Order: sequence, then structure tokens, then C-alpha cells
Amino acid sequence: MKTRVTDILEIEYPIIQGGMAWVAEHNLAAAVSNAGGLGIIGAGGAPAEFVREQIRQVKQATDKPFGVNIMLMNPEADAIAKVVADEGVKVVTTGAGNPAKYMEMWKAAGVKVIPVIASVAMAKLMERGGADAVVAEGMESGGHIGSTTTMALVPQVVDAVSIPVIAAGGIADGRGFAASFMLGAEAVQMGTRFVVAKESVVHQKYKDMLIKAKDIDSAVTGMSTGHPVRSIRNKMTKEYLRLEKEGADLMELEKLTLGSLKKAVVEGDVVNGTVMAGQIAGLVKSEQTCAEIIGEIMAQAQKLLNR
Ligand code: TUI
Repeated sequence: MKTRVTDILEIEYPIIQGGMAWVAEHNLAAAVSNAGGLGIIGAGGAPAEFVREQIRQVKQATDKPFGVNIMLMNPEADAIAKVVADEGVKVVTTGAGNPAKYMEMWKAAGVKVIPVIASVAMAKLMERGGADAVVAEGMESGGHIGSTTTMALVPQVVDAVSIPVIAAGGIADGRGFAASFMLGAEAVQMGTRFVVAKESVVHQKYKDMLIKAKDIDSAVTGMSTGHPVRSIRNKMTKEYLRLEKEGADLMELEKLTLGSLKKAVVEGDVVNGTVMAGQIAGLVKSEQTCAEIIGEIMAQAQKLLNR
């Protein structure tokens, strides 16, 4: 299936893996790229040299294009932005901020830039700044989210910009893929489904929690701090939401979330850690290889889109 996104990124299938902090490391990124999608290393809060090492590992494991996601709240974002250009990475996606100050450097290095945005205004700003495409991410997503749903956001972004739009948030199968294309998207980005991929190195307890999750099992913490984050409901989210309701300040709230994603992903502490996942977790039922996931989605989508 050819779209402007598959052309620009030189990939076989218009499926991009989310740049999830701690989760999207070199094994997962290489597996998605080898399966014909775009694998992405999630730099998250990692130091720049760690990201360089991850990039080199993916290069060893695949000749296919792959990307790096830069979480712009990372204090090392400037250094990571340079590493991406130095290492000849083909694609960068950004999250949780405005990447304008890096755009010139990346363009000069021939890097394709795809900011993740959660509003029409930010999409227009990114297009004016030279972005090659945008990921329009709805609030169904896991992790740091905006406030508009995928269903409402994607068509409005599609109408507002002429660069290609990639839909994200609440997509985990061929139906979500086909629906996204009906809204005008030219690719999808998925996170939650790839968290439970066989090649994903997240702790088994994290995968099991997503596989067991039902439609209503996620919660959004941090509404009061301006950094809303969606994760699977657990002891941490209950405590966080209770403190938020009582008007606790940022310092007190951060005690619960400092290092809490690593705690869940690496240590498997799904009680006190942050188990970031999207609302679509209820649809994700088993561990499959990235090739199986992509193959299944493309077959289902093609059948639906041909109807
Ligand atoms: O970035 C994400 N998802 C993330 S980042 C992350 S790491 C983290 N951990 C704990 C607390 C906070 C973050 C986990 N999940 N998605 C892309 C995304 N970007 N969603 C929303 C945005 C966004 C928000 C504001 C993009 C631009 C933006 O602009 C603000 C401005 O005006 O600068």
C-alpha cells in the first residue's frame, strides 16, 4: 500500500511504531523496520550517548530505515538532536513540545522530521517550520496526551495542512488502520500493540497487565499539572488521583512518578510503577512478532478498504 508516507520514509507498509520511552529500544525498533514498518528508538529521558549506542545497534540489525523519537522535555534533547544528525538517522519524530529550534540542523543533515502534535495550531506551525509530515495523536493514546480524540483531531489536521498526516491514538488493528485512512491519514502510528510484541523487551508483568486490560482500565493522571499522562489504573494512579483531588502540589505528586515508568517497564513493578498504555489495550490479546502484527493489520485493512 503506497502513500506519501511510504514514499517519503522508503518503507513498505504505512505503519510506524511509537517512540515509547524505555520500551522502544533497539530490539523492537529493528524488528518493526525488518517487518516493513518504521521502527523507532524512543530516546525518552535517556542520555545522548545511550541513544547513539541504540542507533548503532539498530544499524547492525537492519538495513531498513528507522527513526528516533526525541521527547523534548528531556534535558538532553539538544545533545540527542545532534546525535541524530551525526549518525545519519533518516527520520526523527518528536513529542511533548515544539522542535522548531532543531529543524534547520536536521534539514541540512537530510533528516525527515515528523513532529507528534495534539492540535491543529501545532500542526500548522510545524508545517510552516518545514516538517515533512505530522503524527496527529489523539487522547486515546498512552503516555503524555493532549485533549482531543483521534476521531476529531485527524480530519481537522488533514484539512489544515498539506503535508501527510499519520494517525495515532486508539489504533491497534486493521479496523483502526482503515478508519484512519477514511479520516484522511496516510499512515498510522501504534504504541500499545507493539508493547506486547514478542521482540519487545518490557517486563512480562507489564505485557500481562496490557493483555488483561479492559476498555475502561486506563486513567489520566496529571490533569492538574498540565502534563496529563494515560496509564493502566493501579495503586500509583489511585494514590496520584487522590492527592490531585486534595490539591497536592507538583513536588508531592512527582514523588509518585519519578522513575516510575522504568520501575514498571524494567523491574515489572506494575503496582507502584506507571504502566503507560492507550485505551485500545483492551483489544490487545496476545504476544505476536512484529511481522505477525503488521501482516495481520495490513491483511485486515486491505480487505476492509477494498469493500
Ligand atoms: O510525547 C508523547 N507521549 C509521551 S512522552 C512521555 S515521557 C513523559 N513521562 C512522564 C511525564 C511526561 C512525559 C510519555 N508519553 N506523545 C506525543 C505528544 N506530544 N502528545 C502531546 C504532545 C504535545 C504536547 C504539546 C506536542 C506539542 C506540544 O506543544 C506544546 C508547546 O506549545 O510547546
